[in-house]
Amino acid sequence: MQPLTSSPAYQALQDAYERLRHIPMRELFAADATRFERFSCAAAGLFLDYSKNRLDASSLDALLALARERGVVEARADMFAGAVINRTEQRAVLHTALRNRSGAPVLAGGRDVMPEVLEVLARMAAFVADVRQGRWTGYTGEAISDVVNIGIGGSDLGPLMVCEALRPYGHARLNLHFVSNVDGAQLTEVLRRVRAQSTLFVIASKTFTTQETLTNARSARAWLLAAGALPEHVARHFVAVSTNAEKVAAFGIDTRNMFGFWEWVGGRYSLWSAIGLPIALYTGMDNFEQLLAGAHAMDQHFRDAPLENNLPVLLAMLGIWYVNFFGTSSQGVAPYCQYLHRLPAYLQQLEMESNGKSVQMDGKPVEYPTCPVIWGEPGTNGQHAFFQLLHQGTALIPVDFIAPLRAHHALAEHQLLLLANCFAQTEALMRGKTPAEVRAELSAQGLSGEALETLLPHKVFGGNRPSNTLLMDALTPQTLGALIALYEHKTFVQGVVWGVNSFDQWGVELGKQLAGKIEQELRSGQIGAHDASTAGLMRKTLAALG
Ligand code: G6Q
Repeated sequence: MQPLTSSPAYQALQDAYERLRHIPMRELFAADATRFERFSCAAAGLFLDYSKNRLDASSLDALLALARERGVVEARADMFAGAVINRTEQRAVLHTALRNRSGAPVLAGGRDVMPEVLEVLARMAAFVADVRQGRWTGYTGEAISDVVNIGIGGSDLGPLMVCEALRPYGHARLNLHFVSNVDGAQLTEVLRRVRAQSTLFVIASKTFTTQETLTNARSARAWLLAAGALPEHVARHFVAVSTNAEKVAAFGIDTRNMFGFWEWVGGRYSLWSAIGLPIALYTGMDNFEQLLAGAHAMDQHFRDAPLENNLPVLLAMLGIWYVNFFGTSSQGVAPYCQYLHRLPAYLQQLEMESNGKSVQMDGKPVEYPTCPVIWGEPGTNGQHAFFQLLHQGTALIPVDFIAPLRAHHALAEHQLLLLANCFAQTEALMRGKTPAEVRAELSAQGLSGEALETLLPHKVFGGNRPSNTLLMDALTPQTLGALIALYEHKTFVQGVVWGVNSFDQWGVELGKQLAGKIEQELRSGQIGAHDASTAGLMRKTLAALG
């Protein structure tokens, strides 16, 4: 395959960029009354308005041509077919099988994975029903009141984000807690709020070797025993979610209380597997299955829709447009929905861990930027903080606005205000405010002469700042499933265009190795060979901890 930057579509996009870079979006809207209809698209319960982008029909065509040239169509087929597309780890990538509701088989290495997937779902359903209906009890016979998920990264962020998003569907008796950090403060604070007799720990770790998770799990077990439970009671309070039965058994969790998944499920793509157990416990198996169904609907759309109407492809190629042609290095996410407050953190891992790479599949370095920094906070809070920079800062930062139209609460006035703010922000970012408009506004306020001229430049907004708006009727398990799958596939498409492997994470593995050495040295008090800074920091630690 030709290098990205010398492909014909890339060249065409460079020309398109030169043509469009000085054209205000205001003009594009003024010139085309149908712009909203032309640059919007709906699928799987989601509606995407991408008309507030610095885009015209021919640049969009060139972006889609680039996707074709880079092999997105073939790579998409390979992923769904269970080909070994995670080549550095020699694995298939089949999180789509976990939410395959079609009844059709899905092959990995020539074997249908669906019977195993459905078997684990059935075991989860039985366990979830027992816990929710109070049949699964703690060691004194009390029903479970608190579920503590102990996991990190992909074994934490997905279930945490979804449980927060689906709070209106939460079980009245169950409180959910998530412990990920090896900083003992997090576990300590959770343990202060729960009672041993009625607490269930879910130890979630694909590998069951992750230091943070095992440390937290050991401390949680010690706490349970210190509270009066006997070793034989541990089985009623600890279940595991993992691919590694041997390590689970070695830790001391009965493998009958283990829910499995498979190496072809990447950590950050695993909330659809048994890693989603806390979601199912909290919202019920029916809602978990609705989440899967929403994701499946998005999978079908991604697999079957032509590229020009394909939501993940459109989002991905718009991202590429800004990163590779406008030189942006950051992407904002602003959910106008408090329940989605952890979505930016979740997307941060999804996109940055998947595509934060500088080497292509074939081992050659990339010669163009790849994944931007993903960040954000829920609106309207962000408006009173960092939005200043989005409007008037020196960097161009595209933003995805995400909003359910109908709320779960009865405060209709609030919902109207929330949506008004969301749309106003996208409009202001696009339109900006010209010197003439500011002058007229200031004159109307009675300002003139030097006072007006001095203030004027500060109140001018350049505008022409792009955004997407994603709407859904309401935030339900189904629309949430579709939303997450949309971003998963967006990430995949971008990885294909950039030519990187979106499914490995050697940067994370490095962290797992490095800490071990320093930990040993701190334990023994023998500082090995390090740079002066690291050795100095270690000496200070030893002095403080004695
Ligand atoms: C995700 C990453 C990483 C992983 C954690 C936890 O894609 O691989 O975030 O999920 O390091 O790993 P375990 O689930 O194996 O504990």
